[in-house]
Amino acid sequence: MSPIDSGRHNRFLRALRQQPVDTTPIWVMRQAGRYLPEYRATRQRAGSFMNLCRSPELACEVTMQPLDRFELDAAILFSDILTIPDAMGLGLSFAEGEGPRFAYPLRTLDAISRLGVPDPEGELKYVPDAVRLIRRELDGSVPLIGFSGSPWTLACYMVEGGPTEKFAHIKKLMWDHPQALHQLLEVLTQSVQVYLEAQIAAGAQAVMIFDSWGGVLAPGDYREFSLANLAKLAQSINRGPDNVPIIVFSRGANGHLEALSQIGADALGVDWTVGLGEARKRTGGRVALQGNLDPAAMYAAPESLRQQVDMVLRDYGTGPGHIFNLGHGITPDVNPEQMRVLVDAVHELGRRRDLFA
Ligand code: 1CP
Repeated sequence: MSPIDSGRHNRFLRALRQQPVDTTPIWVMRQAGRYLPEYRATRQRAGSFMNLCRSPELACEVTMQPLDRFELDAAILFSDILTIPDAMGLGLSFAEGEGPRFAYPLRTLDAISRLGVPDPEGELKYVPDAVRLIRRELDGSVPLIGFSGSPWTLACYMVEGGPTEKFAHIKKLMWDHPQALHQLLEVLTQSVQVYLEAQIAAGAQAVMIFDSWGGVLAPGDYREFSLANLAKLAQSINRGPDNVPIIVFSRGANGHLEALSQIGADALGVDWTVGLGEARKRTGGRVALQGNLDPAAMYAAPESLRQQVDMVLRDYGTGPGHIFNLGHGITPDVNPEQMRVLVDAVHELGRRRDLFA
């Protein structure tokens, strides 16, 4: 028994609150996903990705799959960030092996002005229903993370109609009609707020906001169109009686770590292009940090992977407030056995963190 009252059931939440833990907690973005054969089988059975998301039973089943195999310290709700735009009527579909597509991308100011805030216990009820079911299934073993896309990232998909490398439509809207984009971001900010509050009320024990496309903006545009709404959310979300922690992951926005650490989030997700030691200095202890191993390290030999884990842990250094994760999602062609190597290395080496000083 460790002298610190933390184990798999609570070391993730303790680390988010910067409290001491027995070893470094780890979960992995996209831990339920295509690298697992059992995920591919369930998805096949569901018929489509959205059927999988819309069925609380199947969403619960795939949420549990990585936890049945590996000693991960948190579960993440199986869903997608694009449920909100789907509920707004944009007609979401996922073709096998391709990214998301909207049948009705937002291309007119009129279409933007007609959008309403979806009711999380109405057309999105399958999401809080899944949260309730997963909490029952987890039965206190590890905490459950709920999540949403950020307003800016959702707007990118809605205006572009799917994945993009150029961001031509959304940036044209940003420069030609900034007020229309602000109107869109405002309705999305309200939607994300009530959506995350519904997940918290249903039992989510931490929530994460994925600002996957924050990094494509120039600094002034980032502050105006991404950061401002992340701050609004961090400050206005009703976190419930347990004061549920909020994690913000603004990918590629490392130039804004100082500002991000002051918006009222409890933790920041960090990608692998900045060192955790540096990120820790620049965020001044105001937030916990989650990350940040290069996801490609999962292709390296087990011994090299362990070395990379050791380097990430040493870079963070001593003291609480670190949650181990990859710097972005695990990729579909990774050998699942590498997850075991990763999780075991983090727990084993994380126990020796006090020796790093
Ligand atoms: O295990 C988990 O992490 C939980 C499930 C989860 C999460 C948190 C999924 C399942 N998606 C997400 C978030 C998500 N979805 C993000 C934010 C994180 C990130 O930056 O990756 C984004 C941008 C999306 C949009 C999306 N959904 C994409 C990316 C499209 C692009 O721009 O290239 C894709 C491929 C999806 C589909 C999807 N979502 C989740 C899975 C497992 C999949 C693959 C679907 C399949 O089975 O084919």
